[in-house]
Amino acid sequence: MATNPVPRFPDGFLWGVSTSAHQIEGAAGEREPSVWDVFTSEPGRVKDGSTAAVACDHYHRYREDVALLADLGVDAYRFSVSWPRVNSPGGLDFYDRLVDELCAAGVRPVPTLFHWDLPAGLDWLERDTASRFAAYVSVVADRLGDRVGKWITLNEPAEHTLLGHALGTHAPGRELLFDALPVAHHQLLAHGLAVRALRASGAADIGIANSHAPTWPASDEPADREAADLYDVLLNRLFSDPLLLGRYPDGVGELMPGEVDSDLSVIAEPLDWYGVNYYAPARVGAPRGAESEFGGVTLPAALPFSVRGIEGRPVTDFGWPVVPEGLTELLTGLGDRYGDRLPPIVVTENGCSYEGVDDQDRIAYLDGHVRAVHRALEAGVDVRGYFVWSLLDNFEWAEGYARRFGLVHVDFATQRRTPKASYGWFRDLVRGRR
Ligand code: GBH
Repeated sequence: MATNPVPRFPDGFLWGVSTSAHQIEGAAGEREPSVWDVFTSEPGRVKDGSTAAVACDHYHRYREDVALLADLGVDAYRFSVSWPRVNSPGGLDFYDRLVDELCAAGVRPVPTLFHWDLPAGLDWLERDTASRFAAYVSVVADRLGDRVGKWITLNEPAEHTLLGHALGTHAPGRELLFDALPVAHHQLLAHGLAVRALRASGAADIGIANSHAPTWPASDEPADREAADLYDVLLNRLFSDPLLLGRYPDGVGELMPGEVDSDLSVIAEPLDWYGVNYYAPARVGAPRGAESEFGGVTLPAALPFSVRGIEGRPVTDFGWPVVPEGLTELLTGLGDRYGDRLPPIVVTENGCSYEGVDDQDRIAYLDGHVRAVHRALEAGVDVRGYFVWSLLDNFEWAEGYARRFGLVHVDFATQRRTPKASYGWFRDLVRGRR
């Protein structure tokens, strides 16, 4: 375990933790269904056969969970607003109470407006979903905007496109491969329309949470470099280039539906900050005519790249390699690529899955990554915050309850919360600087 105190961060640096609605709220019967309720009701979709019908029962236990946040001493809490819940009677009242509770506890609310739980009747293949999203965002902003300053439009449109629509391992379970690209475009358009809707309602501190994996070619061979570049285009730059540069990477724009050029001016609506979710780099090479393994997901042989393991690193219980310097590389790389088009960065997710309450491995992971953020600051990157994924053990999508990312252990049979060793470590870190 690391014993050196982490270096000093700038005053005002935002320390927080993250969750999402579908993964913690439960109370599924008290709202309309989402695509995730439909998906998890189909046999074989979730590894342990579970659903998020109850999850952490946060919907009924949010006061206890806010007390955990207050005790932790974080500046901010990133949660998500469930669109199907807002569509249901009394749904918005829940977020109103949650935000009040957070404000009373001195914790700044940072809502994400879409974290994959689309209302069951809607579909990201339809362009219309983007304007519906903006209308829903206006309703939420009008209700919460007097107490919420900082907003996140979407969580990881890349993962939602890839896993949900290209590979089908997440809801809605489509296996469209490259025909999933319109889903990316429509989410980006939804983001841009939401930024405008938020600004129209007076919001001023707007970002997005994009997944980013620094991409390492498996070798110097041209075929591996090309494959890695394609991976980087599809999983990283397909989302960050239109947002920050107002254009798609070469060769991609032609594959998108609709009036792409005029949409890009909506998508590139300036952001107040840019959120990145980081777990590990991706080591990528040429296709090998066989399936490959990617963070617990099987990638079909037909893809024009294959994901390789990163050797010689510790791995989490999920099998993901622990590579803290990948986070420094990511942050400095964004600065290099986007220059003065890049707004201040916030790390909106970083964390790991390990068993147990005396989770020294998680402490080592977080300690390494917090230092990696500090190195990016020293290199001149404007990083303004760091959020741990996650406050609570929760419903880890297709993995069900088998993966535990929380600083707080949840016994799903009794709903008992037990702070882990890492909770104490993070509390010391965020309280120690005051
Ligand atoms: C996030 O997704 C989600 O926003 C969140 O809801 C989720 O609970 C959390 O992460 C944990 O999964 O084999 O080393 O290449 C991030 C999903 C993480 C998926 C990195 C691909 C590749 C790991 N991505 N992962 S690796």
